[in-house]
Amino acid sequence: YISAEFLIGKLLSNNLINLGIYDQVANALKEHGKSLAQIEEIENEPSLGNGGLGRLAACFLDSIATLGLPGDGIGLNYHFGLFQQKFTNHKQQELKNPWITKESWLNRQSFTCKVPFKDFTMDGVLYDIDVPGYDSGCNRLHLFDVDTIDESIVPENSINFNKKKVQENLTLFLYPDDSDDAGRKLRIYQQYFMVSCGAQLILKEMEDAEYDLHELNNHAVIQINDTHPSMVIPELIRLLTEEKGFTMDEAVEVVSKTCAYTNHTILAEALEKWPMEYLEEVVPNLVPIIKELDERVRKTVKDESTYIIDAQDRVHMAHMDIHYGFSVNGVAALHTEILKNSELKNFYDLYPERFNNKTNGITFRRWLMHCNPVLTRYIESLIGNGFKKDATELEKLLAFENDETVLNKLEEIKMEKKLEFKEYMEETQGLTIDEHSIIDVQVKRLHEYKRQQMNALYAIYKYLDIKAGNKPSTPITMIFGAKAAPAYVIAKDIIHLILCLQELIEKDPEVRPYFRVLMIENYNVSKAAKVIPAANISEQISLASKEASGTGNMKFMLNGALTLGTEDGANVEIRDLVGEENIYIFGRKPQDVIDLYEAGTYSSKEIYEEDALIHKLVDFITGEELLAIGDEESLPRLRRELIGKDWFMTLLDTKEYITTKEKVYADYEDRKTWNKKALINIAKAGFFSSDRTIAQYNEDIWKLK
Ligand code: 26V
Repeated sequence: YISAEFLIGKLLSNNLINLGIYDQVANALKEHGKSLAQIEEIENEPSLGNGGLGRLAACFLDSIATLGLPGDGIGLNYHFGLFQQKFTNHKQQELKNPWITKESWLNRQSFTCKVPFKDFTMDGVLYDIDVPGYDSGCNRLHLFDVDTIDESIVPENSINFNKKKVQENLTLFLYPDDSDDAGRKLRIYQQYFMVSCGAQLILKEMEDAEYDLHELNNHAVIQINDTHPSMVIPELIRLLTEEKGFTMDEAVEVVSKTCAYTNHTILAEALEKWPMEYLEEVVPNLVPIIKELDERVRKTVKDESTYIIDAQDRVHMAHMDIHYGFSVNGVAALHTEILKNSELKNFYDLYPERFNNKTNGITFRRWLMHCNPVLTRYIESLIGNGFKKDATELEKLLAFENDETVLNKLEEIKMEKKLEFKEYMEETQGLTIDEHSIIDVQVKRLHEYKRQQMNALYAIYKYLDIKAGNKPSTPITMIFGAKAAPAYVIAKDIIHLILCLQELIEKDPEVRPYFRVLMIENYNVSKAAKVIPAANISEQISLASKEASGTGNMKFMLNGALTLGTEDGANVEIRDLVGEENIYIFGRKPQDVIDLYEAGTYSSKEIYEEDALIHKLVDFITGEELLAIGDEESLPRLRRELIGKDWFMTLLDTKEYITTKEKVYADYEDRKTWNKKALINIAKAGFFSSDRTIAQYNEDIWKLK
């Protein structure tokens, strides 16, 4: 599993769980006056990923090991993980995020290799992190590094560095955003370094086992996690032809039977296309091979839209993966259908047999057993411990769907987790949450397509409604957690809006007792493990068709929160499993959205001008209340964006979102029915175990024994 990101998070507790010694160690510590929780706080968090894609890779490693499959991860040993986020003046500030200490989970290995760039060669070194499976063997996460990295080139309190000094910065940071040329080139350096080291390791393992390299595909399979590792295809071909005496035909054939590609997004701006010029400057060795691969396509395929090199001389990484891999998969049923029918239709017409779906999953060791031990124990007392190995056994909980004792106990457990979260937020951010309030959570990367801005418009609606005298019967706490890419201006403006709303309401004694908006600072894997078990409502409100899968949606459901979401990604499969009455789905349907883009007729301005309520909510962004708190550039820019562009169609769904959310809050008043819905969500979550996902990857693609 080769991936530019493995968002593994802290490892201590999960390793103890998987080794089956968690209680033993916790008790031993207790006897000596220490707590495991205290020690957990000290462990640095490796944030070696941006979000869903990286966290998925980490869940997959856990499941591969748990199923006893011989599968390792290959990636990079970034010295600084995803930036640490601080809020100053209601804005996001980015700080470097070191995590490696002298004593860490990294184990240096003896393997080394040479990676040839244009003007110099770099020496790859290997660090391994053990990946113990739950009650099973142990695999490895292979993280490649170089010994010449200089952490001191990054100033204190900053994430800036000279992107041109490749020898000193190659693995310094988790891949930087591609907002400038130097950053984009550094990303190519990183990607090539990763795949070259990985390919050389695989060939060495083949040779050590004395296998014939012509049978590579009988002994190895390479899952390419999005296009970041796509250069592994030409690099393997290069190594086999230049160093192992293969003909081009032989190399192309065996590599194509070894590589499989996973697509994680349909957003055009996220599909990698590298200018040939850049590749010539960084990895000239691959250029003739990529040109040869493109030539071969041109000889047999008429459809120009599928060529690897386009008319502007850019290399389409996904195109290379599809032509020269044996499998292409999407990450949720809807996403795979969209790939087949629109986004990658031309490829599906060429190779229908290569396309398959693998709906994402999450590891229940981290997202249930670790983050919610009380719930885990209670489930065990009801249905036994079989669900820990076979998550579908959670369905046995359905026998209790009308059992008041069980339903009350679920509510008590939720309260316990709310209290823990309350204590944590008090300690870390000085915010005191009302544990009796409805906890309504949207935590994920900040992106316009995920529509945190729509949730913020709801907050404005609620604020004004309470000001007008309509007090909710149960107080509401809206919680956000999100990092914005450092160069993504509008995303930062949305964070600014949320933080300004937080300030406005925190200082308003009329509203604060009934309604609050709070933002978690530096949202990361460990904070996810704290907030998700405390949530009543899971916000999954992306513009339909745009969220490939989502995995947070699965974590919330497993912990008994109800989804308020659009017909998007894995939300669709959650709905099909729990039934319409146990989820809140609203908004425009995926096909309507696809058609709207096609027709190009969406106009947010029209909605703004014709709908008085929307008009009022949008104008509030630059009203006197918020301008008294916030930035006079940022807030108007966001308002203008919503009226003048709104590429991800926020205003299209805002009205229906407000009505649906009001219904969700009203339904919470009937606690017995609510708890029953929560139980059904937990019971049906088994399908989303990454053990199931990995079993399917193995059954259909990898065929490991
Ligand atoms: C990348 C970029 C790069 C630059 C410009 C904007 C942009 C927007 C999105 C992305 C996403 C890259 C791929 C990714 O992280 N996909 C996520 O993969 C998860 C695991 O499959 C899935 O649950 C999420 O729905 C999907 O967004």
